[in-house]
Amino acid sequence: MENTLGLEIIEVVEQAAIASARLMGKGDKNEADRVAVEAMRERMNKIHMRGRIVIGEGERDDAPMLFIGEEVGICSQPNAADVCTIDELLEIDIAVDPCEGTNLCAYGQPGSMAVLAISEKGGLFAAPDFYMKKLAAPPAAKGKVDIDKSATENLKILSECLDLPIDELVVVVMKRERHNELIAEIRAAGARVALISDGDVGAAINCGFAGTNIHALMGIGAAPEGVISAAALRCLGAHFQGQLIYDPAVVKTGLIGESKEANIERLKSMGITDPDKVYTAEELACGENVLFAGTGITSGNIMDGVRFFKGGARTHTLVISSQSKTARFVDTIHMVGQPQTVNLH
Ligand code: VTB
Repeated sequence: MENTLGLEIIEVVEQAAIASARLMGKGDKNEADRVAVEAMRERMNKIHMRGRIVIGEGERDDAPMLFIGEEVGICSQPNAADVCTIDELLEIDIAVDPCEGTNLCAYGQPGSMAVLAISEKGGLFAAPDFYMKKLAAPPAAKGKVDIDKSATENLKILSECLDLPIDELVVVVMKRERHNELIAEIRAAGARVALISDGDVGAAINCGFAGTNIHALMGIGAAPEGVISAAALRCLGAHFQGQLIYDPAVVKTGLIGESKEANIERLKSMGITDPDKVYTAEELACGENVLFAGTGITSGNIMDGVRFFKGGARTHTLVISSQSKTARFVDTIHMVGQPQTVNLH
């Protein structure tokens, strides 16, 4: 799966990031998202693959493009058998977030990315559009920290696993009312808190690499993006756990249905009978082959954002593969139209 598809997938996230980056700082998050979705879909449909969107922009009714269930790629077309090889005809599942951190992009803040994860059919958890309590931590703490433990206990475990005093640990938490107690607990335990306004996928991935000065992600973000984070962290051998949050009173955003009871029913109709189950990275991204790709829209801790120059743009992409066990940083110069001076710095 990886060799040819891996290369083309890079272009999918690159094109989405370039499209969004043109709208960086314009204050219009919906437009920044829309152009990324369009660019991602257009590039995907030129790939010899038979893809199905399992995590996308929403249900078909409210998402005209990259909706859940949408088939993408040349090999999902009716004439596929004539133009595709047997390997290319194998179904693959795709989870996308063309502009993760739309607010960050719209307001020119660091950390927005175009991201996706791919696996063979059934290899990615089709998370409902609910919230997810998340715990991400570096490989050394994998399976040792536990989302069911308190933040205080987890910080002690992290400190031992990383051989760092608690007061040197940095935990990323999204600045939300629902996290006020969590933030107070982390501080009381002696660790430092890095508050972010949006973009917890980037924060989770930072936990997978040493040297980012980010040691954990705690708190509640969106569930679909949790699966994309899990895919990346699974490939990196890092820790990720997620638990669906379906109670509107817990998230306090008014964005997940009218009642807890109705949401439990919705989960049941999707085949989720234990709504409180804690999922590991390996359960959220269970495929044998899992591939993650993300391109910086605005600069983050490990990836530069899109930089435009006369006649082109330069992008920075991270591709992580469970098959080849690689985390590859791809630095690409895109020449548009007449080649101009290519700026290497
Ligand atoms: C967003 C976004 C995150 O979660 O905030 C969202 O920035 C949900 O939280 O990156 P709110 O509804 O409270 O804003 C993420 O999308 C991803 O988990």
